[in-house]
Amino acid sequence: MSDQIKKSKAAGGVPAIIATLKVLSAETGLIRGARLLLKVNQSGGVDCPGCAWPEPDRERSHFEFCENGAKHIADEATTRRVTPEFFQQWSVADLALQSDQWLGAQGRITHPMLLRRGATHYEAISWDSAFDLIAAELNSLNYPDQAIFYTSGRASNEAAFLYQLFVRQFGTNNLPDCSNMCHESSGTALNETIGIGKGTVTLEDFDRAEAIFVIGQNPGTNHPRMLSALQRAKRNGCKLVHINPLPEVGMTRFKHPQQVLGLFGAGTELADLFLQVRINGDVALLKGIMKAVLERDALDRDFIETYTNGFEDFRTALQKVGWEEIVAQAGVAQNLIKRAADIFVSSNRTIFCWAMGLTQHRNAVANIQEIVNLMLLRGQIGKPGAGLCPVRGHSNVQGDRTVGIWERPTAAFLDRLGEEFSFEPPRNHGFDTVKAIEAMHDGQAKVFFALGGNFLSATPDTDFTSAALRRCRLTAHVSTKLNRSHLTTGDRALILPCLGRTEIDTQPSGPQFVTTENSMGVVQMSQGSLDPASTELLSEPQIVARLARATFEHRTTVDWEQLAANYDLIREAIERVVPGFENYNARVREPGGFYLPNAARERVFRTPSGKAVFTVHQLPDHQLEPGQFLMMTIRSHDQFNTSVYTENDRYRGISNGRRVVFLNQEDIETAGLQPQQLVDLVSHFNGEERVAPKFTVVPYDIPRGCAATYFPEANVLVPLGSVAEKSNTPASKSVVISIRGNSVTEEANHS
Ligand SMILES: Nc1nc2c(c(=O)[nH]1)N[C@H]1C(S)=C(S)[C@@H](COP(=O)(O)OP(=O)(O)OC[C@H]3O[C@@H](n4cnc5c(=O)[nH]c(N)nc54)[C@H](O)[C@@H]3O)O[C@H]1N2
Ligand SMILES: Nc1nc2c(c(=O)[nH]1)N[C@H]1C(S)=C(S)[C@@H](COP(=O)(O)OP(=O)(O)OC[C@H]3O[C@@H](n4cnc5c(=O)[nH]c(N)nc54)[C@H](O)[C@@H]3O)O[C@H]1N2
Ligand SMILES: [Mo]
Repeated sequence: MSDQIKKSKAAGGVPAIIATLKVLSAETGLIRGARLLLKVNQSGGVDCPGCAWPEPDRERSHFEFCENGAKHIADEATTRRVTPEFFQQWSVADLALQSDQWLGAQGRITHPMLLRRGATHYEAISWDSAFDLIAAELNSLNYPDQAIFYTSGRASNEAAFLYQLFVRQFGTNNLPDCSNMCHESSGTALNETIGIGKGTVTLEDFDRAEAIFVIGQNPGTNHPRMLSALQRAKRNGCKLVHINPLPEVGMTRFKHPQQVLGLFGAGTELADLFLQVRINGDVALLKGIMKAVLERDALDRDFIETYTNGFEDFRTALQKVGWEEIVAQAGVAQNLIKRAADIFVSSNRTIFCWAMGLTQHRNAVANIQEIVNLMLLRGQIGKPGAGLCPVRGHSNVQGDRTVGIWERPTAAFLDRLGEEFSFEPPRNHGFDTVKAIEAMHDGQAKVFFALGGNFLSATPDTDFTSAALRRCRLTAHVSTKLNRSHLTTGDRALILPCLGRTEIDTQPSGPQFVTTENSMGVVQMSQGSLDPASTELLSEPQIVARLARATFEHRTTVDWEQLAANYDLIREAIERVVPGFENYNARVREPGGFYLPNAARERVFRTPSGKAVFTVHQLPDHQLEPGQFLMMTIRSHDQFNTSVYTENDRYRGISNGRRVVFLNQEDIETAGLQPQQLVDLVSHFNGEERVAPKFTVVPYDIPRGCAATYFPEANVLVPLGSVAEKSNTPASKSVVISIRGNSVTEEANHS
């Protein structure tokens, strides 16, 4: 692989355009693909099923798509098909031997499929029989909490609302979702401190900002359209600070793929300052910036006085932390930390963006609350051009939560839901993702149902989770593509294939559209334009409605058929249950949709004290033994979560391999390893060891003591019990590992 490691100097540019066209023509045929792209993220078009970055409010260029958005669309719009004949040819055991990439590349699933108890192959089943089978399993449980209903963040508001209504009428709040592994830590941290679990900025704020900090996020790969906003900001004179263990390409250099002139230019230097923090060194680093801000007496005292609580305790605690500790933990020199503080202090309008680099640690909530502390010091919340920006992942993960996908719903939400549909929703909290796995493993839960996603591969501790799923009586997945969760099953398993977002959805009342909420709280419509991949596919709302009817028969207060026949009626119900959706059907039909209310944006903080809250956090204590590393599991440029498109990571210079471990060159030497050597990775947690064999050592620009591997290949190493305090999010960016060099001898023996 060594000769293949040639890092991209700039994100975007010509290679991005070529990559886009290649993917689209191969998967969808060039014309069909190009037609689709023109409709992506346009008013009245389809919301890109990739990331949750917003579209410009007013004028949208004809090209609000990116290379990676194009890949996600091509993945769904592919002309390849997984048919009942395919499942006759391939046993589940044989499929399990194939790679994630291969599974996804087989195409769209066309028919509902059943794996009977003890069978080797899936076989076709009618929709009615499939629903009856699930209903029978659900109705035979001793109590409703024995069932688990997972959601991935691509589900529309309409599907998600109907789904949680079904689940709560069934009698449980067991609604774990991908958010539990994603921005749960942000929601928890922000709810406690500013009274709302969402960010406070709009896209327009990016045009007014004087400084933007991007921390623990790789927008060049995961939110490429965000680079356009950063580039515009920079042209307005905004300073950009990038805080990351890796010098990610999009932040260091970027060419706008949609501006022809930019194609031949040198690309814009995006980040003015890059702080190469150690993994999980952010609390220390942020404390350093705050110390410098205090030293410079650059506080917004009026803001602190009027809008906040807890400043004195916060200041006292901060004064006790020494620079020496800060520099050691952050791994960043004091003068560089002070330069970040200079930028922070010189700016009157600052935005802080973050993603998984902060949310997936033991002290993830502290990470985010330190950002809040810093921003409160200078009143950088609730004014134009400033604020907090947790950049969401899945295109509707935020909307799903807004309309009720949550294992810990508020009493107010349940009251209104119960009133609207005349029933008594269950009040006890349900299982989140980690607790759901534990419950299946110890036999408390027996039926697992998933609306989208790839539960087995996305969750930590793959072997444990796999054992958990195998102990279920039934596992059932509503899916578009084949994935590993279909191959590790309960006694019986179902695959229920559904329409994707790019497809025409026609119901008895006529053609339908769905709605989603992006990262900045804008609700907008999404309407597919392609013919469905198969005539057998049902829409997600239709699947939920028919499952509900089969489960309840006439023991239900809801007219499921009517709701699924006309999504306007679902939206009317959402409007009556969830605050902020007044006039939903009219407003969402307007170009660009509408903003949900956000009190923190108006400096109204709905915390118990009515004020924003300063919080105090300890520095984390990672006791690494000699030879141990702190490992983060990250995404390559060519995957969407567990869907792997190719084995390349162009921006990081990797081709043809995903089982790689990035290490600092000096660490490689100290450990007596060689570049390109095959090694086993061993994780250590509470005296337990987990092993991931045969990873290739890659020297990389990463701080000493740190390691990086790809998700999901390294998920076997993430211990289920290693979770963030309060949010219970798997700490998949803080995995303690050591490296065993013995794979190399094994390999040598083979050759
Ligand atoms: N193309 C593409 N787009 C996607 C996705 C995808 O898989 N592919 N996934 C979507 C989803 S669901 C999500 S949640 C987002 C994820 O978007 P990101 O959060 O950008 O995704 P990760 O690859 O997990 O990257 C985490 C970044 O944080 C850095 N990091 C890791 N640990 C630390 C740390 O301790 N401190 C700091 N400061 N930085 C750290 C890593 O080096 C990396 O740059 O993207 C969404 N968009
Ligand atoms: N180690 C480690 N683990 C992680 C992370 C990490 O950074 N490191 N990141 C975590 C994060 S941020 C997230 S969000 C989770 C992601 O967890 P999930 O959301 O569960 O996983 P995805 O890979 O996004 O799900 C892909 C599957 O969704 C199905 N699908 C696609 N489109 C649709 C649709 O329109 N409808 C339906 N019903 N199904 C559809 C396809 O069958 C596809 O195989 O993973 C988490 N796991
Ligand atoms: Mo995510």
